[in-house]
Amino acid sequence: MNLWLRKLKTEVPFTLKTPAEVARFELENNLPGFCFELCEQPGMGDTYRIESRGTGSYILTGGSTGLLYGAYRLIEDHLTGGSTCAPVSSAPKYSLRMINCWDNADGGIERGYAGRSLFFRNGRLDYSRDRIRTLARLLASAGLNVLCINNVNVHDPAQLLLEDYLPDLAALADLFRPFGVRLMVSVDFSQPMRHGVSTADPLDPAVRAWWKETAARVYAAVPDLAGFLVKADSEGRPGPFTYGRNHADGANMLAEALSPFGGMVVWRCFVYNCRQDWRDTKTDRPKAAWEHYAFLDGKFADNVILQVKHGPFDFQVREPLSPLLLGMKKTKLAMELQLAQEYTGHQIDLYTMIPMWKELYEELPADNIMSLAAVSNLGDDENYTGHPLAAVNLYTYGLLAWDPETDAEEAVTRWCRLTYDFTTEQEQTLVSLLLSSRRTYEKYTAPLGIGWMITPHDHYGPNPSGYEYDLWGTYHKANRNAVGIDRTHAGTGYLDQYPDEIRAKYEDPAVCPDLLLLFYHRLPYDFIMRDGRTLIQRIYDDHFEGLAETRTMAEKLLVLPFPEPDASVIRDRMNRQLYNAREWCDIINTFFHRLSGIPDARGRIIYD
Ligand code: GCV
Repeated sequence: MNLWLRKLKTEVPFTLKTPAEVARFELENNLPGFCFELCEQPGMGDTYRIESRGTGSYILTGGSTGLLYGAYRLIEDHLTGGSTCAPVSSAPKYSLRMINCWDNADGGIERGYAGRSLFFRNGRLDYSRDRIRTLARLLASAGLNVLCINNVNVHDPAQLLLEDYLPDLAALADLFRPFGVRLMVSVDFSQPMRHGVSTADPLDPAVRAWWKETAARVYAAVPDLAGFLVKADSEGRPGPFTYGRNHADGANMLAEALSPFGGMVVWRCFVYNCRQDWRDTKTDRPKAAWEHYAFLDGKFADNVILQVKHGPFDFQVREPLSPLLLGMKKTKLAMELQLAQEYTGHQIDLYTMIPMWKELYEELPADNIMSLAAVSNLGDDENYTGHPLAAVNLYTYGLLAWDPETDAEEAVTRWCRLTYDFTTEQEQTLVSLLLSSRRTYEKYTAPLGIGWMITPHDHYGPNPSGYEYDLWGTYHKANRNAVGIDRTHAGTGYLDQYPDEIRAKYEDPAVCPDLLLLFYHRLPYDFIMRDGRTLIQRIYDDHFEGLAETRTMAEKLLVLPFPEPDASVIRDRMNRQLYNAREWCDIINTFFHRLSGIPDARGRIIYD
């Protein structure tokens, strides 16, 4: 089951070696009767230009990968019923459009909801060539060009960089190369210590030499490797802090090793105290990334990219934009999104992300970031994403990484049209359900920017106090009078990390947007919101609404004529979502009702 590729004809032969060859093959097979002239201009890279030479006849110009992206553009336009209005010139906004897989060498996937790894089995690279080719085609057709294949929590650091494994890595890279996809690997900062070096101190000459030799060996096997991805000093991973060094010391040391080969170091900024005492009111986890990195702005080598999660916590349903993405003007940045539905319904609940991504862009200045990364939602399930409709997130992420101006509704419609043969009315129903699914999920889960009321560790279903007395810095502090954390200047001072115009937007609870109200403010339950409702009433209303919307969603979704096996999978998951939404609604409402003692003004059932 090849997702939105299901309408493409004929598998691409393994004999084709370059993106330009694949482009020609795809065009000839999928647009028979059309006439193409392909002009390869290496300097154009990913960029393409499509010109018309009369009806059904096109000149396509671009670098080798540009030809490929242009070819998919033409084919997809045709399959979705539009015609490409030549001339068209298109260049991606971001040169690195990355997918980060959290796959482990044993074949498991951290936060994976679509089966097991497509790459690893029993400690080795071991995969189906056909499925990898389909994956490569999926990525290329969505404009994605970098794939990090292993978990940032590198559980078996011997993997991938050793002589013994490199031929396997090279063979995998060969499968992706014709589709313009370059591999990346996650590395463990303490890796030299497993190979006879006594330290991993980034300023130690022996450590620097080890990484240089390793880089040379790896690039001899895979000359176009995109680089190394690093999670350091985070959630128990090793890093420069052990040696009293900062993260510029660590990243620049790796950058020096990769620079002769044109490789990038993608260094994650997900660093915080994950051993916090819940009694400690001084530490506020969302402040952590800024405190660790902002003072290092401008200190990173040219081939270092800091990869920053889009929000200051960890992929909650709603978070403000990370202040690092606004404040580090002299450093290359990548924004990290998460396609894997870790906190957002495990690819059981419907949750389309592009509306959320578009909201992030409302506050993100156009040129602040130079790459996008997203945690993969892929696995070896027959349909690749577990829930067939979760594929919309992979596809639309690709469109957004190419052009952040992409309209959410157009992107989702394009995906629907490529994937299913629906009537206009059916398509409109599906598009509108997909576009509203995130708000619905948000309504029946944690209220107004609170986050973290999820079942600990597994992260599916409600547990309002599950993380309240834990080590991870994730507290809502609900008591009988009030809920939320004051993150203004008078509170933890988190808001001070932002530019003035952003501070002004959130500082005052009377003007702060409702959906982030409890992220920024601690408020009493009888706080009167702008629409006149009390805070507690808004919490009850949102939860009842979220459940009601889920029920309506089920009614509308389950009558759509999905083909099998999609229909069965969608039905099964929708039923599980209905159960989940009811649990969330009743448990969160009961939690707040028991604490506050305030009844629902509309007299609906809340369990005591
Ligand atoms: C890969 C969260 C997830 C972890 C993940 C981590 C990260 O804490 O729960 O599974 O680890 O984020 O992004 O590094």
